[in-house]
Amino acid sequence: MVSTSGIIALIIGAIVIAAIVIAAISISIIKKRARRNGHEAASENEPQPRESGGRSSEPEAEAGKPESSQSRLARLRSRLAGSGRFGRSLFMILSRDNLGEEDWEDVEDTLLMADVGADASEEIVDQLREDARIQGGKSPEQVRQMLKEKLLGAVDIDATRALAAESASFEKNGRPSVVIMVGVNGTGKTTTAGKLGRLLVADGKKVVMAAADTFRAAAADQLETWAKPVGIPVVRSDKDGADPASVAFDGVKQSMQQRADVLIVDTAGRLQNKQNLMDELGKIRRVIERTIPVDEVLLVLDATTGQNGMRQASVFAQAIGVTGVVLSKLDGSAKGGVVIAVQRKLGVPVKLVGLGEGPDDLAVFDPEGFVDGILAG
Ligand SMILES: Nc1nc2c(ncn2[C@@H]2O[C@H](COP(=O)(O)OP(=O)(O)OP(=O)(O)O)[C@@H](O)[C@H]2O)c(=O)[nH]1
Ligand SMILES: [Mg+2]
Repeated sequence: MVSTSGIIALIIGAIVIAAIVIAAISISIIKKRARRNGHEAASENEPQPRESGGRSSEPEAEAGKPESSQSRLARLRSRLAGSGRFGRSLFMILSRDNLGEEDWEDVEDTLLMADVGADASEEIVDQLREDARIQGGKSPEQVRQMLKEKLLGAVDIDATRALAAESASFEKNGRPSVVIMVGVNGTGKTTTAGKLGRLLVADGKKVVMAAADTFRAAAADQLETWAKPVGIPVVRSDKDGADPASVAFDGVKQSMQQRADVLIVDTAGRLQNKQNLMDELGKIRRVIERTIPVDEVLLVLDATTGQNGMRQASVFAQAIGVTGVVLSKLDGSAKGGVVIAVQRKLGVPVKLVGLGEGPDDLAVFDPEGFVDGILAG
């Protein structure tokens, strides 16, 4: 016989055991939760994998490392969408049946509005009119192909587009290759100098920059912001308003000492009608050339300013000589035709295009890619 007190003792024992089991389970759940939360908190501070899978062997996955010239071309093509509007308008007009005088006027207006320039527009219209494929039953593909041929003919001038700096080598030449950036205020000289420095570093070049914009106190700091992440030294003056030619001269000395492959000289923006400022450019060039030749003078033109840029171009060419044009801000421009106009006016090729404000948004200009870009869509 089990006594009443025995039964009570059994019940109490069972309750105590159950309480201990429940407590143990709860503690284990709390511990697991704490571990999970801690892990999540830690992983928030870690860099997140990139959408593409984030393979760290990809060069662009490493912070601060510039993108190679190959991969950037394909990535930036879509940025020509604004300029592409004129390509698409031309395509629409030319696809009409039985083209008449009014249609040809529309073609010419479209070219003029895209800043192709009067002479080039007229020439392109004449060439299109003479093409037998333009009348009769034509397929959209034929129209696109014909337009591509004509635009390519207008864009692709017979001059070398390669930057001297691309093949520069201190070891081979015993001196750095010198690039000077020139242009009116705010066109994108410093930004382009920075992007170009990164591009050259990505291609394995040793680069030095000279901040020969001594006009604005912040100009040298701006250049350093671009240069630092890729380890490019910047030669600058301690005092504002210093002689830009002397900063350029120090740049030459430093780049020789450091056995750099390329020296990039950034200059202050200046209006082409200020004679003393244009003379200053000539002096910068002469001072450098007392020691080593200047291989490249890049005129940076803002693509959104269109025909205004044309007027600047020839004055700069006279003052310092221009070996190539950088068309900046082509990403925000609906006037891609300026490529055609500026090359005709100066007889020098567009060598680089700026397609955004990002550090790697600069590409070597490629006529075929450009024409494909403006005819896409
Ligand atoms: N969207 C776009 N913006 C650009 C591009 N290039 C430069 N910019 C912007 O244009 C502005 C002026 O650029 P800067 O490089 O300071 O121009 P700058 O010619 O050195 O100017 P100054 O030295 O004052 O004459 C900046 O806000 C740049 O981010 C480009 O290709 N696309
Ligand atoms: Mg500047």
